[in-house]
Amino acid sequence: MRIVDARVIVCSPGRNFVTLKLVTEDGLYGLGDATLNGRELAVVSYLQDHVVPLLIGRDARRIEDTWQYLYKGAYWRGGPVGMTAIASVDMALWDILGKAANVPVYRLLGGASREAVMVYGHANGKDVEETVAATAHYLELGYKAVRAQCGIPGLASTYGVGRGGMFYEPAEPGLPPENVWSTEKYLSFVPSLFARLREEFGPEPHLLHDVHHRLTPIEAARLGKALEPCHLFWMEDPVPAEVQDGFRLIRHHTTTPIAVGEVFSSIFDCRHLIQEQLIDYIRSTVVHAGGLTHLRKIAHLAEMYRVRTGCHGATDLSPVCMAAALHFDLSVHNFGIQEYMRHTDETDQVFPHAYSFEDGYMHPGDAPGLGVDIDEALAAQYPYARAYLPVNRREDGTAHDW
Ligand code: EZ4
Ligand code: CO
Repeated sequence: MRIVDARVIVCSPGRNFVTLKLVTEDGLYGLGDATLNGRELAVVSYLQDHVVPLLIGRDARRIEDTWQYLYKGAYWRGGPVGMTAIASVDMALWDILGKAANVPVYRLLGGASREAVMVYGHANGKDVEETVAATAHYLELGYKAVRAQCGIPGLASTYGVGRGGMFYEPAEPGLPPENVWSTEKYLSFVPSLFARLREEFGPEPHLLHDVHHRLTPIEAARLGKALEPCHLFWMEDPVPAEVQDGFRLIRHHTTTPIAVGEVFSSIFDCRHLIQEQLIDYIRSTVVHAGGLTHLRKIAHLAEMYRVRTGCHGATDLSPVCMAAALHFDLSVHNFGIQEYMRHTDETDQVFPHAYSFEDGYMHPGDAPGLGVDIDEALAAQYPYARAYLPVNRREDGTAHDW
């Protein structure tokens, strides 16, 4: 089952997506997501200029060997650009294998470990009242878990505050916007938001919060402690992910569960955090951590330490990645939760898919392979449009983590 064609498709149906399409001599094709938000074209070049020539003529069934060949063969291993490119190849190969066997990918991964996958949605508001209303809306839709983010009094813009409705898109067209940040304003406000949410909605709904890499370890410890009475499902990215020893300090001070890993590229970024039990949830996802082949290795390591998965699932992860993540989530034993930010209608039309949402849970569907397609003619109507994530500065102008 030789690969005879490999093409990279760039489109922007509401936001930019990079998709790899591999075609075999039997006429089967597979899709892989290769989107790296704000650095999309670097992955396009990596694939087109360096990976595609290596794929033509390879046996599409040799998934593990192709992974090792691309990883070890590059010599310059790891990193977000290269690992995203490898992930897209890996996803496309699993898709082809599923189609060839006429089974959904989760069956190839060992079958369903659960009936469906619990997901969390994003409740955003410019103030507490709006965030309360957004949380109520998600709970009415059946969500069992909601991430709450809120504008901070005294700050003009804050991470996670969306553009109304069910859609949140952090990337902005053109050059990067600049946000202003104050740790003190944030820390004095957030505990009151969650106290209010518990008052409104009681103890049952899972509440999550994303700190988005902005605190020092001792600041994060203070926040985790202050949030303990509100028993969060998790506190995400309390400190920048590379401050790995900082997690030990946070751990010494609080029982609030910790999630990290959306920016990790490989098992080597998270093995220390997992083996030292410094985190509770590993958020690495299919597209940015080497595909299903590599993410499964991360999950198996985590399983030994009772660390559960919580895959990143923002809108910049295309429906191809979302489908792959759901096959992974359904099959892997130590699944915890899946992030789910709805895509726009334009995106869903370009990527018709078999996965579905019902009452707070998702299922990848039983279509062969990943169960997601691309309408190339429609995709061609949405050309790439430059967009960046915002950058962040403290009130005195110092560059800060966004
Ligand atoms: O900022 O996906 O938990 N979700 C997040 C996201 C990330 C974007 C980066 O591309 O933190 O909103
Ligand atoms: Co996050």
